[in-house]
Amino acid sequence: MAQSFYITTPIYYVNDVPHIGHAYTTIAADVLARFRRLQGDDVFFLTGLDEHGQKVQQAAAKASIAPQAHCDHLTPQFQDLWEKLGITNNGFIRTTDQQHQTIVKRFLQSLYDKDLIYQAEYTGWYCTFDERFWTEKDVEAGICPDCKRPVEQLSESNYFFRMGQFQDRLKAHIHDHPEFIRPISRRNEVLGFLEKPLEDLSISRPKSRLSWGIELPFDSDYVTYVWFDALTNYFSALDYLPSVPSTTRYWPATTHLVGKDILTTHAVYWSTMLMALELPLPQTIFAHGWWTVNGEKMSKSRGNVVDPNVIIDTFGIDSFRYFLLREVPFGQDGDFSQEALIGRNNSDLANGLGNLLSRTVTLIQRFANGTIPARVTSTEDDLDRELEAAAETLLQTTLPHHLHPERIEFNRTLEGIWGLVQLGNQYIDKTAPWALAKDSTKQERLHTVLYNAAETLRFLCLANAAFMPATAQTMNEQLGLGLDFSHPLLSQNIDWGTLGIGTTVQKGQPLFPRIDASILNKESKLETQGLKTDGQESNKDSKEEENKHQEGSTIEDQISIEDFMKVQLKVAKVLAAERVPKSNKLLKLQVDIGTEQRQIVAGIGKKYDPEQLIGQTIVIVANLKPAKLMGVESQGMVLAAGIKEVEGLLTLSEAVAAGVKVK
Ligand code: ME8
Repeated sequence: MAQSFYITTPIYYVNDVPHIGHAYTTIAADVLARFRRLQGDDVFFLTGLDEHGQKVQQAAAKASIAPQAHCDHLTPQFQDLWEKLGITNNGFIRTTDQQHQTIVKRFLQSLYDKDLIYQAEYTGWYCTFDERFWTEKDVEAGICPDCKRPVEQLSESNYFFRMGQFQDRLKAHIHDHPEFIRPISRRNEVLGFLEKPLEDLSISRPKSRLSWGIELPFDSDYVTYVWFDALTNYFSALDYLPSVPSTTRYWPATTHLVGKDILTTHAVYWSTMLMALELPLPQTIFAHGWWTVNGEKMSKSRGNVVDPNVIIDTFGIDSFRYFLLREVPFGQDGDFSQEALIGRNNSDLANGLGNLLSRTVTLIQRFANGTIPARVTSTEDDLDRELEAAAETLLQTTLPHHLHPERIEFNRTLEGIWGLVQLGNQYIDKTAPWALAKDSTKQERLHTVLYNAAETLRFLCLANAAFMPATAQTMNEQLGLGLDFSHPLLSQNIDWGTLGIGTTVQKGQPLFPRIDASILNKESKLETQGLKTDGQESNKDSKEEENKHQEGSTIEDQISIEDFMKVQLKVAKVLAAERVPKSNKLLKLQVDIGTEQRQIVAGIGKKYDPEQLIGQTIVIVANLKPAKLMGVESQGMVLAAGIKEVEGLLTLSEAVAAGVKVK
């Protein structure tokens, strides 16, 4: 019987369009939902919108439209973005749904009937922005302790939920369930909060002050406070969004993912509400950290709110998904910047995984007629065994451990996956299939190496499926794996060596195109979305442009034929090529120059992928003093045309043997 897994995101306010903060929580939930489906669990993944309350009412008033029309207008912005990002939510709740409103009213009535809701006159400090009252001891110098805006004294009759009654039970629950609030630091924060006496919670607003909300079933002069309405969504959705009511199937929720900003409302308000309603509490409330942008808080007034649509149009969906979850531990704050995203894209994705896939496919095409060859285990050694052990550990241990709801360590999971990417690339370097190919006695070893490289990619495809679904699908297609990701592919141990033989591989576009930072910095659309352009950078570019013009117009010094003859140019054949780590420009080539094999480092990596070069006949300077480029020795120089950027490599129009002189 499949285990049920119910995961939720906060329901976002529809006072504005979604930004990267909203995308972050939703992508995180999607990864967990996808992972659990692949493990064979019965998943329900819920997201949606919080449509009532002052913020939405104010936003609608500003736009001079009715609140409902305002919500209807903004809803597709969220839904379309989730679709674009590949979000696989099973339900999308809007708190204006009639069925949701009915359940909120039912909850309110039941608590009122049990005398857990009462009416009282209340005078206190009120924060309009947070829509909540604060007690005297919370407010210092008339400032809201949460949003730091001024608070005002307000006196009104309201309805209150006897939250304070549940303080001891809640504390005991937190103590007895270490997994209830995560990470641990946040759990301690909540326990600290509960050291002070827990007040009752105002759960209503007079209609005279706020009309946009669900009317109290026992007093038509009031609407319910936004949090009572909003938090109920997690339960109400199960009643009407699945094809059959599913509260018993999915409640209690396995994981509520929230930002740290709304931890108290979830850990304290929601938990005590559930206790009062005699419903079980969720298993885990996980509060993640906060994103800033280029070191600053994201805000409309600063004009630095990042639109995820712009980011994914520029960088690609999977690169964005990867970056958000790889860059910072899930519970900690992070800083979003264009540079950091490009860095991750170019090094981890293009140089790492992209390179491993394309070189493996190329090698299979060149040395195994384009089909997955059979491995011969008797030719294997420690290198193969290390790869096999790492791949099996990744799927059997690393993923389930780090993605467990108590931990949710996306970054460590991805670190684990990229450990195998690195090992795979090293395996190819060390086993050197191009050298094996030259020796007719080593064909079995060659095929074993190619098989194991492809098998590593099958494990990587499965490990990445939840994080980067489109990438996993491309890997699946290029390697001809025939995987169907709608099946519970991770429900059983994946055994090394079960990759089918004889399937045809297919070379496609690079998995992750490399992104040139200097070009992106000029893109005004990113600028307007708050990703600052670097003024110095563009100045530098225009200076280079200038130099280029001058270079073109100067008369170059003439040299004698003797001078030219000092340069030994030779035909060379590229045997192997790979990127120099941490460089987006340098490629390390192994070339055959007839009499010997040489290693040459060439600055042609922006123009060419390493795989494109394998087998090419090129021209090199053979008598250049060896030099080190980024710590890698280069024994010669490759000839290419282009001043600032490489425009083309010098190749030969006819088949000429390696080592022939060029004059
Ligand atoms: O609070 N960094 O809605 P909301 C990381 N409607 N995450 C961020 C973020 C940032 N800079 N900005 C927003 C509400 N988020 C209520 C919730 S739930 C019953 C009701 C994410 O639109 C994060 O998940 O203000 C945060 O908790 C949520 O968006 C707040 O969304």
